[in-house]
Amino acid sequence: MGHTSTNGHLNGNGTHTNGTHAKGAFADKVAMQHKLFAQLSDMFGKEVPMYDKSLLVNRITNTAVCDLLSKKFTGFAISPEQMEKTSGERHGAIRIGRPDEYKWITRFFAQFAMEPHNYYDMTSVGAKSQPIVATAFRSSVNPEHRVFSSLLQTDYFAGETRTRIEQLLAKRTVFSDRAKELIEKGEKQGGLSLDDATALIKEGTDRIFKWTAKASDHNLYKELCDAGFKIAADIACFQSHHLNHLTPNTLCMDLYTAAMQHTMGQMDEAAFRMRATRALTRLRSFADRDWMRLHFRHLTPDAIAAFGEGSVDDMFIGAVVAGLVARFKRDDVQLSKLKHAGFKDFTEGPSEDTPVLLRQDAYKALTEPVQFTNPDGSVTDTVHTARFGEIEQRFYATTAKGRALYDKCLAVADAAREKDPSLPKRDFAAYEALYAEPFKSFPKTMRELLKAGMIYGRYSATSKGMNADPATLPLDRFALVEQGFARVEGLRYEDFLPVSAAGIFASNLNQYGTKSTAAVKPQYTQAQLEAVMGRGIISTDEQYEAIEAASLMQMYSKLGLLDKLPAGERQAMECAATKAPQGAMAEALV
Ligand code: OOG
Ligand code: NI
Repeated sequence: MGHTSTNGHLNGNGTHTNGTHAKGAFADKVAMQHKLFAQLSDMFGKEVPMYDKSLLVNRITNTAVCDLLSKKFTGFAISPEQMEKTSGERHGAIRIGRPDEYKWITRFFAQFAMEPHNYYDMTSVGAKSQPIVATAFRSSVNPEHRVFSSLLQTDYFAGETRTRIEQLLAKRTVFSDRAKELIEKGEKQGGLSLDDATALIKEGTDRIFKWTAKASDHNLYKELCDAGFKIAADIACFQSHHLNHLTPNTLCMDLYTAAMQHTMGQMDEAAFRMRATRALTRLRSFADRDWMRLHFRHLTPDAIAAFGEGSVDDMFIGAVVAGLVARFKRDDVQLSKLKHAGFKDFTEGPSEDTPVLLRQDAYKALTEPVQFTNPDGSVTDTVHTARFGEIEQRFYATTAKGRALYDKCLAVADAAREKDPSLPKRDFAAYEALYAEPFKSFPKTMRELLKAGMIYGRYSATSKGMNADPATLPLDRFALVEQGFARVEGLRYEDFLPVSAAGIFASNLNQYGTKSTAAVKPQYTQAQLEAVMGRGIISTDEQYEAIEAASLMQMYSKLGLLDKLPAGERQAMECAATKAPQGAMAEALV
């Protein structure tokens, strides 16, 4: 695949993922995955008006970002459909109570080409530990949707509590007979017809992931919450794997968070103007062509290279900000009129100037009415606080070296923040500077990050390179890129971060974590979760490395340089490349 210049987005089978192209008699699983997430998003929007409004705020701020980008890059424009698609990416989170349910959910997601990626042991993340192990279901290649799926470990709790949780969980039926039948049919046939896949999606939105506002056994709920086991209460007393959040992607975290705080009534107009101006001014300088490739996957490198150099002056930014201020005065975005618990004061992840891994923020969990039916048949009307509104922006996938540096920087930055927790509210600029300081040791551009070995890249030969005499070419990958014989793009981070996830559990449960009450805290392993699922978990560090290696092999081969590589280097590359997911190379649209 030298120079495919398609505007679509390809999946492993080479079919367009945004249509509903059928493969044989079966619906395309990735197309069905998009449909599942679009419908889950509709379901969640109806259940949670705040979520629906947050999508609108994201659309408004993303449009402002694109206005700026089309001024900076002449020839860049985005259609409403592309904007919907760019902003349509989602990750959800569900918490599951029983191993058999976990196996069903594994099989359910497989019907949508989503497989378990990475093992997250939340029982051993220090003070934020939870009685949870998890994996995330997603497609291996170019994933657009993911679900962080937790499994409650009941043996984390001592005798009686454990028994009561297990007894209550044993009574529920999350998967209907019809859902099970459809999943089994899909497995047997190797796919589902459009009608059957649509019916399975409906099982998801009508039952499996649906919030019912109905729960069981208020006494147990209260005891668990009072003892610090809110997470177990959130799982054991409810009747479905209700989505506890569904996270869209934003093109500019700092603009979005300022807009949310403003429309939620936490930030006045003057402060919003300042924050929005600051965010857009920064974006003007760091949104280079690599940034464009990272954020707009429908744009090919050729299309991006063809954009002209425009310019954005301060007056233009002023006009965009004025437009936002006016837009946020309209009735449809008065989020302060909805009942809410506020927006977080700071964003999790790297500092705003360090484009690695992911940045996440959220409006805090909402307090929602719930009706409990008790074992004696009586009814308790009360409230439950669990569902919250996360947002994220994804950056480059780190190598082991990059990840180690990230963990080190994060620890220092977090500690500095914890020393002065009210700083973000008092003086946001000072807080940002404080938080960015430990991340100074990180390179800030894709190229520097690649050169420093901090992130993974995907390399490809250019036509200039393929037409050149191999004898005249350098061997060094960066030299090849610099001289135009090859191209590179950074790989996007497609996974979760356990420490960030632990922080999310803690902040939305309003509880720091739970210590095991078992006589001896059990040890949990990936093999145990794999046994529950009846299949292996994919390790994505290996995959990122494999995609880089496979792309290098292909590049060197196309440039006629493969034979010149030192034998050891070539062997290591060949070996790593064997782990590349199927279809990964078709994704290199270079
Ligand atoms: C899962 C939290 C993990 C993330 O973005 O890290 C997560 C949960 O709260 O159930 O979604
Ligand atoms: Ni999340």
